[in-house]
Amino acid sequence: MKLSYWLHLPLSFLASVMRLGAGSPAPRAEQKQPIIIYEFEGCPYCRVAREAISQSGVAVLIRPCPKGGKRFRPAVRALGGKAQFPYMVDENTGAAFYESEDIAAYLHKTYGGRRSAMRFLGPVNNILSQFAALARLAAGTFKRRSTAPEQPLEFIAAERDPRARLVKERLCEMELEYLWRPAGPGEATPLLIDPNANQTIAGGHAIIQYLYATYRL
Ligand SMILES: N[C@@H](CCC(=O)N[C@@H](CS)C(=O)NCC(=O)O)C(=O)O
Repeated sequence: MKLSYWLHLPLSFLASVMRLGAGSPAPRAEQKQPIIIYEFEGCPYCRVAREAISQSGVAVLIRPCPKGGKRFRPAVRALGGKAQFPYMVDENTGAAFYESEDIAAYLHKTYGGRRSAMRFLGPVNNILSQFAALARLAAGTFKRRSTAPEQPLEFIAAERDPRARLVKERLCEMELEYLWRPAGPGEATPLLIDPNANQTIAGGHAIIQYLYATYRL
């Protein structure tokens, strides 16, 4: 696993370069409840929404929906009428909708933060996000067997962090629900908190090892 981590890290870095650094750290937004996002890491449209999450500083409960996933995918169809990702539910305002661009615009309008300049590229923004997904070789797309944590995990990192991407890919494939708190400027991340085992783990490689040891079947 160690070797594969160090092989994938440069590719994850390449994905961040292709996104021109979008998904940077931002000050925490004011909110009562975390927003709920159904998405999967390998989806290029979900990345556009995640970059907005990172740059608006909103805490979101990620319900990972990899292809073949059974834990959260059915809820999206039940809530919105179709299996399309990303899908957002904001219980603070009652807003719930699909479409990555609409979600990004809504988050910044409602919670602030600097919008990524990538949006001015229009359709090219999505094409670059698809290239970034190619650089990740479909990681974070397909379900892997796992046990579900009783309480959601907590993860702190910026979207553009290449180490955090490798962790989020595993969280997604294993359908592990987590509260994602985007990193603030200068914060030491990535950090995983597991309230089920009272554990705090720092660093991409250590977090992935912990997830495999604790939740992989
Ligand atoms: N226009 C939508 C496109 C979303 C989309 O096509 N998402 C794909 C994943 S990348 C999807 O939901 N595919 C169905 C599936 O995975 O079952 C957006 O920007 O959010």
